[in-house]
Amino acid sequence: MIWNETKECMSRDQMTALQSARLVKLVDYVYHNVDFYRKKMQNLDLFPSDIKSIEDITKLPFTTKDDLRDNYPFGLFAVPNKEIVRIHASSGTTGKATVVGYTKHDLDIWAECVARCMTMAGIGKDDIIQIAYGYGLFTGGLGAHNGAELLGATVVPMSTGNSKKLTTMMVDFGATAIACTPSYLLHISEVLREEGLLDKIKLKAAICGAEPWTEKMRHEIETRLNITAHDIYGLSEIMGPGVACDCQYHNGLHVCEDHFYPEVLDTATLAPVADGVTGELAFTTFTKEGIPLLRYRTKDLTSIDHSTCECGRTSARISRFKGRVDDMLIIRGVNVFPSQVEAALVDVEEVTPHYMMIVDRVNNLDTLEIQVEVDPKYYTDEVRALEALNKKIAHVIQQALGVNAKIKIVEPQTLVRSQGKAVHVIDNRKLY
Ligand code: DLL
Repeated sequence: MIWNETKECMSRDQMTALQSARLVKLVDYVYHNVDFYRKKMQNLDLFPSDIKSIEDITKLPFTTKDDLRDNYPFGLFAVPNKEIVRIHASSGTTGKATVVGYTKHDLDIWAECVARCMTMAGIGKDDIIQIAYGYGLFTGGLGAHNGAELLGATVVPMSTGNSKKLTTMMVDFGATAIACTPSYLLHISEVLREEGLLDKIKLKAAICGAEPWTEKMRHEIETRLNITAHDIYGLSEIMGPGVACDCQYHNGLHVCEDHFYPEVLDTATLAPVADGVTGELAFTTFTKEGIPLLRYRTKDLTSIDHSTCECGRTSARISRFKGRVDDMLIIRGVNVFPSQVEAALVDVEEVTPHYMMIVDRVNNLDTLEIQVEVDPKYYTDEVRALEALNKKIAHVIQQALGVNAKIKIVEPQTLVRSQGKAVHVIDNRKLY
């Protein structure tokens, strides 16, 4: 069984040896197959032969989301398109999506990592699991789906958006596990309560991620549903869900570090920090063929712990996420950058670049209101004209962000002008 955890129970020395061997191979691979990395290494006077062990990783260049955007869509791929069997994408910082491609082998490794995470959450072949992450370009749905199938669980591909159907099927099918965002699971718990179904469910485990949440929120989910809830982490650039997950001790998320090498970096100097110190997480993908990445800066803030966990696993653990270095928001599981709103509004002649995003959580579902200031030239009291403009902006925003927003058109000169760095977001969400 390829998802069994023998690899995770290697000693630290064995893991280091494996990582060194894989890094040497990876650097040779990217140097010869990705122009971007060859040029970056040449600029640093660096050759594959300079990388001899994992300790040499700090000699290598970083990769950022902007690098993916600048090489949109397939510029960082290391294989010809005929080798790519799947594409996923997530939000870029402006108009262009961040695109990733997977070979057949990449999909196999991905499924194995997700299967490992589900095993950590106590999910196995006897379980019936509802996958309630979005299916499509987002990695959540298909990523969790393939991992659960590899595990041999019975997969119910619910996707998002129909809570009543989900709760009805949860009861009728006797679902024992669910994979979805934590805020959606809290919402589901409310729907179950309202429908009087709470004592009819057989749920025992949830594997939640794709957005920030707290220990308090995890306990709340566990208490409401009488289950155990696990924290699963990942990002599309590295693979999707399944990069790391917490075990039954919930003492940090075990990283699948035979495939993804984690570094926590000082946010000012970008030098790796010691265990326990918070910094920006970066990953190097050891085994990816489609779009291998060197030291990809996730912008997620965490700390790392290399000690052996109570569960016996020796893999490095990253702490629950403490925020981000940039201004990315996650709204209903969708990554949203204020810069995307700005880029979208430029195309609407009738408005100025002044806007304010107000994010809230109502019944555990995220809401987004965008206040937009109309250009004085176009401002009118005429209700129908304003309604038409509102509709137009809502459409442009939906297309740009992939989430629906309530648009509020405000009169010219009403939004606060900031003295320093412009403030474009008011996030009223309370994560318990
Ligand atoms: O959110 C992949 C995923 C899907 C992970 C389903 C877990 C479950 P992206 O859309 O590329 O990929 O967004 C990645 O989401 O950099 C974090 O900021 C945030 N994120 C993901 N998981 C967690 C988590 C998927 N468990 C971005 N806790 C990441 C906090 C998370 N933040």
